[in-house]
Amino acid sequence: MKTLKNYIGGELCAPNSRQYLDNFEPATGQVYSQIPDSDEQDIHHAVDAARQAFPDWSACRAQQRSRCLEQLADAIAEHHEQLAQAESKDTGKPIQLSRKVDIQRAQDNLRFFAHAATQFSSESHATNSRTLNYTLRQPLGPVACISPWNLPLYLLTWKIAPALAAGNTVVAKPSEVTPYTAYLLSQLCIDIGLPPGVLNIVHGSGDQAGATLTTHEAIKAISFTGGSQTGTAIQRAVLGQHKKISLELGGKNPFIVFADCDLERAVDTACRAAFSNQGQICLCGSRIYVEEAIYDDFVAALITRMNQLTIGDPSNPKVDFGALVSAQHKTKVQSYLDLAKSEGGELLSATGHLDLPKRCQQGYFLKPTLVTGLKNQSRCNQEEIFGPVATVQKFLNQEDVLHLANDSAYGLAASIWTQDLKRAHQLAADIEAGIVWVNCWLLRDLRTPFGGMKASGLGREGGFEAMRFFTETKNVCIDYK
Ligand code: TXE
Repeated sequence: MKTLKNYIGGELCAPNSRQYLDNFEPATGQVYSQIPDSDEQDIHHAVDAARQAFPDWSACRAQQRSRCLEQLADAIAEHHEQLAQAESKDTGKPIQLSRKVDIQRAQDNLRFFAHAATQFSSESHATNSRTLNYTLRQPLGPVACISPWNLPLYLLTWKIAPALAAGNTVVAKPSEVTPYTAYLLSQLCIDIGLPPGVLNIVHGSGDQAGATLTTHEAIKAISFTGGSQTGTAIQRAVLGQHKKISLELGGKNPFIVFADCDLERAVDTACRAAFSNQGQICLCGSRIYVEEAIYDDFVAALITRMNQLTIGDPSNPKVDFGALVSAQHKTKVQSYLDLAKSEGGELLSATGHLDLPKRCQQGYFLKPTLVTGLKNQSRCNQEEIFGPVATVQKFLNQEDVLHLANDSAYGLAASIWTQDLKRAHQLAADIEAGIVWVNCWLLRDLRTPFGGMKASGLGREGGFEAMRFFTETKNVCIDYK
C-alpha cells in the first residue's frame, strides 16, 4: 500500500496529525493508497512556505519562471505513461483517455503558460501631450488552487501554471478522491529543482484542508473548480476577506441538433459529448435537443453508437468506457435513474460490450443511459447528474430550442449542429453559455477565455486572461510636463 505525502517547502512530508484517508481504485472498489488527512497546521506550514518563496519568485525574470514551467512540462512528457496509468487507476477512466487527453493536456498547459510568461504585457495610454497612463500588473502573493477529481492533473496544471507564470506562489489542494497524479507531480517538481515553496501541494478533505486554505488571511486569490454548491460555500466563507475568486463550476450543457446537420458526425459527437469519462466532465452535453424531423432517426443511431462502446477495465487500452469515480458518486447517479423513471422518463441503456474481468467485479460501473420523455423542467433535466445519463428531447424550431436551452440555472457550454451559418451565429449569440461550439465539441484553444455564466461560475480562465486574474492591476498616471 502506497502512502502519499504532502509537498511543502520543496520537501515531501507526512501530515502533522499522522492521519490518513483511504484512496480507492474505482475499477476494483479496493483501497490502494493512503493520503494525508491534512489539518490546519499543514495548511499554515504550506502557506508560510509560499509566503517565504514569494519575494524571490515574483522578482525573478519572466524567462526564469518560463524555464521552470517548461522543465516541468518536459518532466511530464518523460513520465507520460506512468502518469497516465496512475490517472486511470485513480479515476476509473479508460487509459486511452488519460494518455490522449489528461496527461497530454497537462503538459500543454504548462508549456502554454511557460510561453505566455515571456509574452505577458500591460497597456499604456498617452492621454494627451503631457499625460501618460500605464498599467502595472503585479503578482498577488500566495494563492490557492483547488481542483476536482474528474480531470485531476489537467485541471490542477490549468490553475497552477498561470498563477506561477504571473509570479505568484501557490498552495494547491487536489481532490481527496484522486490525489495520485498530484503526488507524482510533486516528485517531478523536486526532480527539476523547482525552488522550495514556489508550489506546495497539500492533500486532504475539502471541509478541513480546503476550507482552512481558502479562508487563510495570507491567501490573496482562490481559483476553484468543482461543484456549484462548494463554489457558493467558498464565496460565503470568504465574504469580507477581499480575495479574488475564480469559480469554474458545474454544467448542464445543451447539445442542439438541427435536421440539416451532418447526421453521422452529430451522432458520433453526441455520444462522445454525453459519455466521455463516463459523463463526468463539466462540459458534457447532457441535454440533447433534436429537431422533430430527424428525432427518431437520431435517437436510433445514437443508441446504435452507444452499443458499440466497450465498457470494462480502464487499464485495457481497448476499453472506451470505465468506472465512475467513487461508490458514493455511483449511488448519486443511480438515484437519478430512479428519479427519471418517477418523472415519467423512459430509460434506454446501452446493451454494448460489457467486458469486466474478475478484478473489476466490485468496481463502480454503470452503463450509459439515454432518457427520453422528460419535461424540460424535470429535475433530471435541470440538475447536474455528472454521470453517464443524458436526456433527449424534441424541438420544433430555433426559437423553441433557444428557450429550452436557456431554461436552466447553468450556463457553461453549448454545442450546435447545423449547416446554416446564420442560424449558428444567431444562436451562439443568444445562448446563455460561456463556451459555444458549432459542429464540434471539446475543441480547445488555450488562448481563449474559459468559464461559465449563471450557476456555472464566475470569472474566465484561459490565455492572458488567466494570468491577469492572478495579478493586481494598478494604473499609474503621470504628468511629465
Ligand atoms: O466536488 P467538490 P465533489 C460537481 C458534480 C459532482 C459535484 C460534487 O456534480 O457530483 O460537483 O462533487 C474541495 N472549501 N462537480 O463533491 O466537493 C474538494 O476537496 C474548500 C463538477 O467531488 O466541489 C475538492 O478538492 N474546498 C466539477 C474540490 O473542492 C473544498 C468537477 C472539488 O470538490 C470545500 C467535480 C470547501 N468547503 C464535481 N469542499 C466540474 N466543474 O468539473 C470541498 N472542497
